[in-house]
Amino acid sequence: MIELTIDKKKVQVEEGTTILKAARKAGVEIPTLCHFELCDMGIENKPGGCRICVVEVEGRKNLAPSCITEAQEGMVINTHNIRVLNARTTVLKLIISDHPFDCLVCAKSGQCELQSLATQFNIRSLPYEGEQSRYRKDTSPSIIRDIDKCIMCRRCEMMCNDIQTVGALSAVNRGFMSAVAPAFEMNLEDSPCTYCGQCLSVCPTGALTEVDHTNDIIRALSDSSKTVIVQTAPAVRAALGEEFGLKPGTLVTGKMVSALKELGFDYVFDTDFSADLTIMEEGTELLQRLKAFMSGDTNVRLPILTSCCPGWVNFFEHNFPDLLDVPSTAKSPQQMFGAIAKTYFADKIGVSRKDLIVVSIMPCIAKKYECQRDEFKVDGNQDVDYSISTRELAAFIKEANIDFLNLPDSDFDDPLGESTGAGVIFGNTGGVIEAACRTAYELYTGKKLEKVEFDNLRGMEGIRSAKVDFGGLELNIGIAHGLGNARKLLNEVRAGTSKYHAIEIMACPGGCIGGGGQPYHHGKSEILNRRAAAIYSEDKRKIIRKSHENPSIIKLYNEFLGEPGSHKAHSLLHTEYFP
Ligand code: HC1
Ligand code: SF4
Repeated sequence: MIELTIDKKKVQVEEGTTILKAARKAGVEIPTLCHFELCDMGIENKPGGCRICVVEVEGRKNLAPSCITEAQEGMVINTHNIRVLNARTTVLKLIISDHPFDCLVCAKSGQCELQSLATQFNIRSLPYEGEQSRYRKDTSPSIIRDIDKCIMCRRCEMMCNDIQTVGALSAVNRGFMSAVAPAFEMNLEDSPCTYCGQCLSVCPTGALTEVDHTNDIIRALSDSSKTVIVQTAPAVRAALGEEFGLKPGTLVTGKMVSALKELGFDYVFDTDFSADLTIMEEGTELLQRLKAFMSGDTNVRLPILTSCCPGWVNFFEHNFPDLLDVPSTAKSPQQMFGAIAKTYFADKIGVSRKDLIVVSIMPCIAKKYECQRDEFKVDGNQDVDYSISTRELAAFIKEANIDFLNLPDSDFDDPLGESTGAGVIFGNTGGVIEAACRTAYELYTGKKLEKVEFDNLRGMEGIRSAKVDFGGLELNIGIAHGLGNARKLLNEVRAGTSKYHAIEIMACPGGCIGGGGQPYHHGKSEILNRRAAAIYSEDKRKIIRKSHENPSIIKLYNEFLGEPGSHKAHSLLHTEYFP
């Protein structure tokens, strides 16, 4: 250990610790723009580029960027004397002079870290003339890149390259033309981008934002010829409250339903319902593959991979085109919901497909792209018309001047709103496979589970494995979240060395609770842990906690689909993958 003094406070830290981290330990917060650390995962973005975090080290001539300067024994550091504040203000003015001034209409306004620093440092005028308009906007199905707003912090590059191992973004050009962009400055749509949205979840400015479909939804809600229904993803309820000042981990399921009713949706349904449906189809596929394997079929594809995360689907289509027959063919819950809504439910209420508008509220950015895929359209009409994120829903509720915090709790509508605890845990890493195990165990063994929780499948380790006893048959389960971790497990499958029977993969660290469309968590693992706990508490308070016991799902099969895996179920609820 070494000891140093920061703002007159003595602090002891391990050798090799940066001044920034030593200061945090001493309770001193130093402002930064480029520095970012994701949820204690040991990966840190510290290019030392923005120079906002400079501090004075007594006895040294130059100020030191605290995020890349190691603390040393006996150092005496001042983090906010006049010299430091002057330097920070100058740096900030230089960055702002090179940034567009359209804060009033910027998608990030109010949540922009550059804007907050400008306020904090009381910037009122700029003595420098910069270049504010150099790049065209690049709009993909999910993400808008407004690269004039890029401040070269390189956080997105860290997420895309180091965490996700996608490599869609890197620094290009020099001087005023420097930016982070896909290779050869191609459009994001033509790059290997998966639309996971992790880059925009860490972008401090409006350089990377989601494509916003709220106005399309407002138009549909104002059209009296349309019936507009909405589904809400499992993870949204565990994070939406944060946008209204509630503590992370506060469940707001009932208030969210009330808000959607006030916004004018004709029916408020739950993606948890179709998560239960996914389990029926995916669980059946798992059991079919296992039974074939047990009977000596050497052609059977194991492990089976979950397929509900569209960022993950994009990733394996781009990177593992030789393994397209390995994942389950089950559509995601978002898409199963759309397919059932525009057939079974539309018939029930006597509305034609074209007059039924299906909206989804998702923690995810890739869901916007997923609902536009050609496989999920009938004669050009999408099964899910619009997908908006948790953040966009919060903005919509604020725009409508709804007093969210004082809303009463409401229940989802029937029949696509009834769900089990297994449906809600989809929102956490490990939740899909736990839900599948609850159902597959009972269907395979014919016995009731004594304890529905599979604690060994839970946790936040990036790659986890567990054995699950299916009455004498021991299943090896793998779980990965974050695409870099997924790549490791997929490389084993490709090499034929995977020990697993089934693997759950979610593109975003933490699973959907950490999705690219969730309220910004600023890399704090505590926020993800609280959201995860909220999801498990919703599961616990449900009376029915296994997908195959959901009465509305049983009725759907009896009235409409027949058996899980039936011809009709296949045509509506399964899909194929493309390289
Ligand atoms: Fe997810 Fe899913 S869990 S993919 O993370 O399978 O987005 O929440 O809605 O479709 O159910 C997301 C969440 C979500 C789907 C479900
Ligand atoms: Fe990379 Fe994901 Fe961002 Fe695409 S959305 S650029 S894959 S981090």
